[in-house]
Amino acid sequence: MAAAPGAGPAPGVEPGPGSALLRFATIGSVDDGKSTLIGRLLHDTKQLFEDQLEALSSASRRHGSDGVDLSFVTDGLRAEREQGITIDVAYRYASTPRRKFVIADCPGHVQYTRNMATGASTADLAVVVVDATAGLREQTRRHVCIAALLGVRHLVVAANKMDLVGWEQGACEAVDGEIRALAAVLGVETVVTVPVSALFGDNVAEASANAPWYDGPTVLGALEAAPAGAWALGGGGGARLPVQWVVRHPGGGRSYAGMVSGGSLRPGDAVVVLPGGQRSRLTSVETFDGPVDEASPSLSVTVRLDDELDVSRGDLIAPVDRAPDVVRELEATVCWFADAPLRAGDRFRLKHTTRMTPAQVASVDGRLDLGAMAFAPAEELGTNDIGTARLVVGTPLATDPYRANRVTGSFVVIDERTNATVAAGMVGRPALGSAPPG
Ligand SMILES: Nc1nc2c(ncn2[C@@H]2O[C@H](COP(=O)(O)OP(=O)(O)OP(=O)(O)O)[C@@H](O)[C@H]2O)c(=O)[nH]1
Ligand SMILES: [Mg+2]
Repeated sequence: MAAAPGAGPAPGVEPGPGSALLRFATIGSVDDGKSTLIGRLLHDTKQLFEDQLEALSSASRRHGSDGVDLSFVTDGLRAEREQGITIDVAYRYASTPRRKFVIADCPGHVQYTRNMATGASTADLAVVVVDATAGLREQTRRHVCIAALLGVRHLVVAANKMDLVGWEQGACEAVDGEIRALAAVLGVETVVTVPVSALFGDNVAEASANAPWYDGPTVLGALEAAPAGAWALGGGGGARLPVQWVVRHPGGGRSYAGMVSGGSLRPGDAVVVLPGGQRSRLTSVETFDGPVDEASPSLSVTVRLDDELDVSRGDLIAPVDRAPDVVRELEATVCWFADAPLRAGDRFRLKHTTRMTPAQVASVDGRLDLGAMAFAPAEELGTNDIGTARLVVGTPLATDPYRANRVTGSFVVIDERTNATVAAGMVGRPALGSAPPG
């Protein structure tokens, strides 16, 4: 769920290297207009082909809409169109002359909060869509909290359906005020609020004359100007290579394949293999295209070591001088998705990077009160609660705090019987109550 290797968008949506790529997710409560906004954005920036537009208008007619229902651009599943809601995350790729985007259109319905967390886990920015006629709902607050806990530091807020409130400035300001109060305690760095009508296209890609009191950017303008999205796999700590595969070479010798995060790897680096603690040196670093002098975060690589060590899938290779902690007990923040409550003593499987290990809940400590935006003492977590807990794991894990590395700092909790993902977890506890965003 959190940014484990392979958990990113579906293949085929990645732009070429070197682009100022921004990954963003749409979040917010059900029916507030997330899919319509993305459909509108793709339509107005000419990302849709003629045949897609024709298919859209005939599908829209079948579902009783006179014009084109733009939510159908991302709502592709039959159940989604029939119910008029998003169920699964839809990934779309878009580009403008200024920037390339990977978009995760997330569902708003509370039942699909888990899918929203998947979509947000690889995002650098969230577009929070709020129905300005109704203001922030509890689900909007939940989504903003989850996105922030998952490392999203920048918000573009679409105060949507402004056509339904006569473009009244106060409605937009109310949304902006509520989001800023929330963002301030979550460590969000930037908030840009835009009054829009996703349905009619005001201030989405094109500036609108309907809000003369507004002189800020359109949603697209705010996305093009947003800070670069290197945080997803960078983090600025030491390099981390969770071993995904061990490759045995015919002539003897082995190499280790995985995706780099946190920092760069270079041939000659002194490394340690965790949790075992064996030390060696990288003799080569290769990508699909051959040997490289340096492998930066998000590259998939194979490396060779100077020594014959017993390295297996699930081990982690890191620089000796900037190694992560090896722990048997995790202080964690979890978003709990199962129907049955989470309590001390519960047993699960925990997936951390490329390793699966048994885990047991030592204690549930707190639950986030979405109204007060503070953790209150708690002994159990209910469905869609966000809380803090201590977990004991069967195999020692090489972890970083989530804020230092989104890969080694995250895990998912899996039900042993049903194999369902029941929680997204982050190593460490959030410091609620930081400086207000700019
Ligand atoms: N009047 C008006 N209606 C809108 C606007 N944006 C969206 N809608 C309508 O609101 C309804 C819900 O839109 P969706 O885009 O499906 O909402 P969503 O947020 O994607 O919903 P979920 O994905 O199910 O959470 C649709 O009937 C839209 O036509 C708007 O700016 N003005
Ligand atoms: Mg939707």
